[in-house]
Amino acid sequence: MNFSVPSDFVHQAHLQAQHASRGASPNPAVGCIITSPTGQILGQGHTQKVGGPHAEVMALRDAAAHGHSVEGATAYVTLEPCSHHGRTGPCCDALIAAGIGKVVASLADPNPLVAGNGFARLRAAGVVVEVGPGAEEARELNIGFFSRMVRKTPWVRMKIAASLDGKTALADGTSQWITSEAARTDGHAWRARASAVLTGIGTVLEDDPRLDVRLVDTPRQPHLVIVDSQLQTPLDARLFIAGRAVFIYAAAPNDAKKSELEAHGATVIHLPGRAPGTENKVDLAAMLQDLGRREINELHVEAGHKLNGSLIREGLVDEFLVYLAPKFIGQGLDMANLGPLSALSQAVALEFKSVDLLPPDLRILARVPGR
Ligand code: AOF
Ligand code: ZN
Repeated sequence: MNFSVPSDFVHQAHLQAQHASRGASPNPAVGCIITSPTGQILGQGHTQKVGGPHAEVMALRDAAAHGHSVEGATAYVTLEPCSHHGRTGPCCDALIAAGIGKVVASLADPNPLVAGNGFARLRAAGVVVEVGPGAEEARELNIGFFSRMVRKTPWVRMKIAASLDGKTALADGTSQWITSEAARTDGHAWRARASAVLTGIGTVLEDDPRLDVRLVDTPRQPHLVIVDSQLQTPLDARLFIAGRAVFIYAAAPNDAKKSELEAHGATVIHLPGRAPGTENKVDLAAMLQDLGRREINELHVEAGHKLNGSLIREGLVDEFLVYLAPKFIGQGLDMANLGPLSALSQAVALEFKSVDLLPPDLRILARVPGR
């Protein structure tokens, strides 16, 4: 038997949610712990892959599998239990039917189909509802889902690996490897929780990267998105991996190449800029809208200085994940092409969220204020 205090249960529900963070997309990663009035854990669970059961149903099944009654029990959940019929039935109804007496939820579900209806339905059935404990962690874990529900666009996180003097490659383009293994493995963990990885055609042509998750375990590969204005992605590029969805955004129409790429399993989307003079480039803001419609929650950007610069200049990046190696490179490639500023007041202002030593490198998470 496992006895704990309530704040521990909130934390344990969050740990359950973390188990779902690489597999739940496009659903939020949610965890649930069901406890008896005496503080015994009766069941636990987390969101399964899309179309599968939600956290609450998994926890109820876990309790039943152990022969535990949950009559009058408390359910700790990291998100408001759903009230709608989506791909699965409403968790509220399952909790009520099982006789749960109290629900402690970290956050309301921003999904307009739920948004408070879950809490209302539970209260109407006489279930005590408490909202708030663990809200910060729950939101961070599902920052992409919240972004897509509220803004209709993904949360954009740009990953950069550089030397301490801010260079991502030698002047001749050599970049393998500036950071060390711990940083590279950590980078894969961030890829794994993203719905999709984004890169540009420059990186595809220069590095022929796979941009998949290899250094950590994952139940699914994130989709790959390529900004490829002139449709130059080679058909034999290593990024074509069996079973992974590839979305290519183009500006120039090229029906022959489009057909070839689609025969390789890619989806080609024609999205040229609408303002005069931008017709040759992909409309990046419109691309994010389109990715939101395609249920992309977190978008993990690993691109070169050109695409990085365009995304930053257009204000489309929410957060930077920067790995810094303790070395100077001297002349080399910049993290992002931003061009010269005429005043410091024009700088892209950020706030540091965290700084960690991943020996021998540093990991910095910096966020646009207010996002
Ligand atoms: C919960 N518990 O573990 C999760 C929830 O299509 P469906 O039926 O899978 O529903 C998806 C929606 O359910 C998703 O958009 C979000 O609002 C909510 N996610 N709800 O009660 C869970 N993952
Ligand atoms: Zn649910």
